[in-house]
This record gives sequence, structure tokens and C-alpha cells, in this order.
Amino acid sequence: MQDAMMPRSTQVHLENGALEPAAGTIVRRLSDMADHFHDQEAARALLAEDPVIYRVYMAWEADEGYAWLTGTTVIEPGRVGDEYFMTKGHFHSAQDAPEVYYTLQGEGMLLMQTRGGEPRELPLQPGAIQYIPGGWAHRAVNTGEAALIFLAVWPREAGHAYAGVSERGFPRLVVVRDGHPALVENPGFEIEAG
Ligand code: PAN
Ligand code: ZN
Repeated sequence: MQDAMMPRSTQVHLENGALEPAAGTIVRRLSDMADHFHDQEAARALLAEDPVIYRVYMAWEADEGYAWLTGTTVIEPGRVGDEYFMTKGHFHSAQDAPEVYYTLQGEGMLLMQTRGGEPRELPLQPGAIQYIPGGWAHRAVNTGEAALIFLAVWPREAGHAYAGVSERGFPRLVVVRDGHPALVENPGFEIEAG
């Protein structure tokens, strides 16, 4: 039997969402995900600047066996055309693996969808805790003027399956309308055959 793993701790810097210590940081710029935004002309125009869209700070490496992974995500404020900055979004590879999101700062929207394309959205605001059941793809969108910062906790076995989402998109988009965030149907949404 392996030795017991050691208790551990990390600190969220609430002003910017960074973890210290962090086991790793992922930085996603527009060039890593330009095809995820619906206005491709606006995406191309903004590519010269190639802004950071979001960062993920991972708290620790996975233990063997049962393990929780956790990390903060910091989505910058901004838009590509009329669509707010957002994460790529993914299904979990282990289809029944769930996740919990806890919003620390900012405001936004959690977009979800089943494999069958049924949509569901929940608002993200400081103190909100969301449970994402297995089988629901998830994407966070920053609709505010400051960074959106949330903590996510998911089982090690979950894995991230990005392809399903990058091909079909989400059933709904979050766009600015008359200066306010609005949820609209995504005309480009497609569920692949099979
Ligand atoms: C989150 C996400 C994080 C970045 O930790 O991985 O917000 O989003 P993408 O992974 O879609 O780029 C999570 O849902 N983990 O499972
Ligand atoms: Zn996830």
C-alpha cells in the first residue's frame, strides 16, 4: 500500500485569482481559440493584438487513486465583436464525471449543454456555487468589466474532451445587446452525426 499523501494548502490571491503556490498555469490567448467565437471577422481583426482571454492556475498534481483536482480560472474582461470573452468549454472524457464551480470575483454566465444539445445556463457571481452534473459540457463567459474569477473542483478521472465542443459550439451565445449581456441562439450550432 502506498504511503498516505500529505495534506496541502494553497492560497488564492483574491485580487487577481492567482494561486500561490501553483502546480502549473495555462494561458489561453485569442490565437489558441479564435475559431470558438462566432464573429470570425472580428476575431481576425483582434488577432494582431492577440489578447490573453483566460488563465488557469492548477493547485496541485493529481494523487494516485481517488483524487480531486482544483484550480482557479481568471477570464479577462473583453469581447470579440459582440461576444464576451469565455473559456473554450469541454465535455469531460469520463462522461459521468461532475464538477463544482465557486465564483470568487466578477460576473458572468455558465453555459452548459448535454450531448444531445439541450442547453442550460446559470449566472456566475461572487459566492455562487454551481454543480455541473456528469454529461454536461461547460463554458464560462465573463460579462463584466473586471476579471471573472472562479474556483473549479473536479475528479482526477474526469479528463477534458475539447473536440466535441470546438466542432459544434454551444446552443447559445452570450453577446452584448444595447450595452447589456444577452443570451441568443447560436445560428452556427451543430450536433455532429453519430
Ligand atoms: C475548469 C476549466 C477552466 C478552463 O478548470 O478547465 O475553466 O476552461 P477550458 O478547460 O474549457 O479551457 C474545468 O472545467 N475543469 O474541468
Ligand atoms: Zn470541466
